Amino acid sequence: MSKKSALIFGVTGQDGSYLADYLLSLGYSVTGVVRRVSTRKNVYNKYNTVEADITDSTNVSRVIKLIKPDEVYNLAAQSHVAVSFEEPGHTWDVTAKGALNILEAIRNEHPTAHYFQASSSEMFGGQYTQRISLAKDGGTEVEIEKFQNELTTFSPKSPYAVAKLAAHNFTSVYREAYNIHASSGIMFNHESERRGENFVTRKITKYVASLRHYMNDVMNGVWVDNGSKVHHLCPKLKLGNIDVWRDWGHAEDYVRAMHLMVNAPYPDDYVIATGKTHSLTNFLEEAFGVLGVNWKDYTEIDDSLRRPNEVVYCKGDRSKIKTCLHWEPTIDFKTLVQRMVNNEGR
Ligand code: G4F
Repeated sequence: MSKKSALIFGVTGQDGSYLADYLLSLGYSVTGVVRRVSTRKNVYNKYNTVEADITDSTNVSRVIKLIKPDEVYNLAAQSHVAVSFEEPGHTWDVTAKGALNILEAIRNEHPTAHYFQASSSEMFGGQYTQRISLAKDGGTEVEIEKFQNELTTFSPKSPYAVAKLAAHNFTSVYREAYNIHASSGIMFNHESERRGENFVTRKITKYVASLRHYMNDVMNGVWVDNGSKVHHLCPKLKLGNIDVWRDWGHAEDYVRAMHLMVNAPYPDDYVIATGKTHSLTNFLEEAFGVLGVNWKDYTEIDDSLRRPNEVVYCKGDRSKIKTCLHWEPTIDFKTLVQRMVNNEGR
């Protein structure tokens, strides 16, 4: 039997690199689409590359026609929410128009390809569904659970989320209108050792690793601290709004979900999440806890890092993907944070 083939847009990012590794481990022939100016950060010599710019429809059509892949994964985006307020036009071109370019190329050049669209929990804009139930102890108290699932209303709060919602809607339009096997995974925050350094989790774990160096240097007598505390020698970590809640999973788990969706008998949209929410202060506690220190001694709020509009609360309900495709995450919050801290600098 001939190898299955996959084409990955956004292969140089965190998710693209994990997906390429995973598909190669399954015996796929993998081609990654790279831009001529791409940093090639996560490009390994394990898969083929082809040059194209997702914002150029002619480029995208040429690549789909040339490779004729069994599966197409669109993980390419301007994916930083704060940057999207600074660069809304660029965010739209890459994230919304880019997805449309791929769907059009599939429709015209290779309609049997199966397509995955990386949608985002940011599309909910913090809107949630409530489930009210009697407390488990059988008493009269009620429990209120707030979560987002496939039926929760979308209410984007940033140019990034608007662009992601357009791409999400294009995907279902192409599925219904042209019978293309096109699915969107509504992914909640997913992090890893390969996460970009401008996302908050990686910013924190990188800082904790540098603090560990300072502490080791002081202990080894490299620094003379004149009796003052170590943290006075170490510039504080500046953060924006820390009163936010996210459903954080590990990217390695999420790429398995992508593959399951693309190989499902029918295309559909699924929430990909852990089902647990943690505050950013929980993340700080856990990350600084690896060194046994209090995060409050090493951080400060910088109002210039606050966003013009903010999504405060995210908690995904993954019941649908669990029931239909038997997907479950394997890496919990604590393990995720510890893995990220301990891998810094390796
Ligand atoms: O790490 P973040 O930048 O991720 P955000 O905005 O939740 O978006 C990420 O997850 C989405 C869902 O999967 C993706 F669609 C999106 O592409 C991206 O991967 O920020 C997390 C939270 C925000 O509320 C932010 O305001 O942390 C807050 N925060 C506080 N201080 C900060 C900082 N975020 C960043 N990046 N840097 C800070 O200094």
